[in-house]
Amino acid sequence: MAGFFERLKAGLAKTRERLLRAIPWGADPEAVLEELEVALLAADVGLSATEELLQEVRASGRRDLKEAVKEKLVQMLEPDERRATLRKLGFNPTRPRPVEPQGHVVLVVGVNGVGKTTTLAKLGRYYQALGKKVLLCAGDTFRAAGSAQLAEWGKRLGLPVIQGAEGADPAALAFDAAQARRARGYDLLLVDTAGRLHTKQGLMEELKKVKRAIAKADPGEPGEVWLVLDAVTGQNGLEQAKRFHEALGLTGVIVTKLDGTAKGGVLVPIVRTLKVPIRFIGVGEGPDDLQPFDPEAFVEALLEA
Ligand SMILES: Nc1nc2c(ncn2[C@@H]2O[C@H](COP(=O)(O)OP(=O)(O)OP(=O)(O)O)[C@@H](O)[C@H]2O)c(=O)[nH]1
Ligand SMILES: [Mg+2]
Repeated sequence: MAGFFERLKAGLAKTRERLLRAIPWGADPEAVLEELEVALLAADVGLSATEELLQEVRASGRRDLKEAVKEKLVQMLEPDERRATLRKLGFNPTRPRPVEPQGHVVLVVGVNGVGKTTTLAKLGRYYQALGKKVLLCAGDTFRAAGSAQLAEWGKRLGLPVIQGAEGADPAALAFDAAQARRARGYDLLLVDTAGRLHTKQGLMEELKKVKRAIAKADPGEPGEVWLVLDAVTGQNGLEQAKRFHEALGLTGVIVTKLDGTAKGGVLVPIVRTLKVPIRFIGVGEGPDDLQPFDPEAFVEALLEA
């Protein structure tokens, strides 16, 4: 994990520019707060979160504005007090804690092009490095290329991939993969899914079916359902995220392509809207650019020189 924090900073350069450089931290407090408001809105932190933050910081009367803002942002990014406290005890910005999934099957969902397949491969590499025996399932049977793309990654990483024919029923494939995981004694099965179907309604119904098939093959699974969101779409992705949550009961979110946008503040409205933790963030296309999400490190990378 060498260079974790440097990569995070580099990956957040565009949002960082917006927040760190635009704000005259040393100036008169009211002037700082005015500039801060504009910068937070521009970074897609959202209206309600921005107003709440400014109001609390003003009301606190604190003179160390930057510290006050950092604390509030961290709290907004990790509303679970208990987890936040636990993490604080062992906080080290250069070495985040590993993300331990519940159960043995992770279902990865999201609309087309957000980065599901590459993220799945990176997750495979991440858990492989943590010593887990990982199996991949190329559940995007809608496009032959989707399956081939994951198979290629599997070869590169030395991870087995369960594949079906183009047009195969993704629920049947996921069922087979979940059974194979148990039979062959793998620790973790990562299931990719299609992002595109003929209709959006069709996609949700199909994903529900995939989830049920996994539960049939392995009761209690999938332990995790992670939604991949593309940061470049910013707050526009929120409505869509809500629909996924209603249909599937998300347990985590992965935000990709933070390197490609100045709207990195969108993590705040994501957490506020869904009340689901962010597990990983994508800060580049390289294999190590998928990072475990650490709120303190994230805020530090945005606001510290
Ligand atoms: N810059 C950048 N690019 C990323 C990141 N994550 C994924 N990508 C790129 O996004 C593109 C789409 O990735 P895919 O993994 O194919 O997306 P998908 O969601 O599986 O797409 P469909 O299967 O078509 O729905 C690829 O070129 C990835 O390299 C990231 O964090 N930063
Ligand atoms: Mg894909």
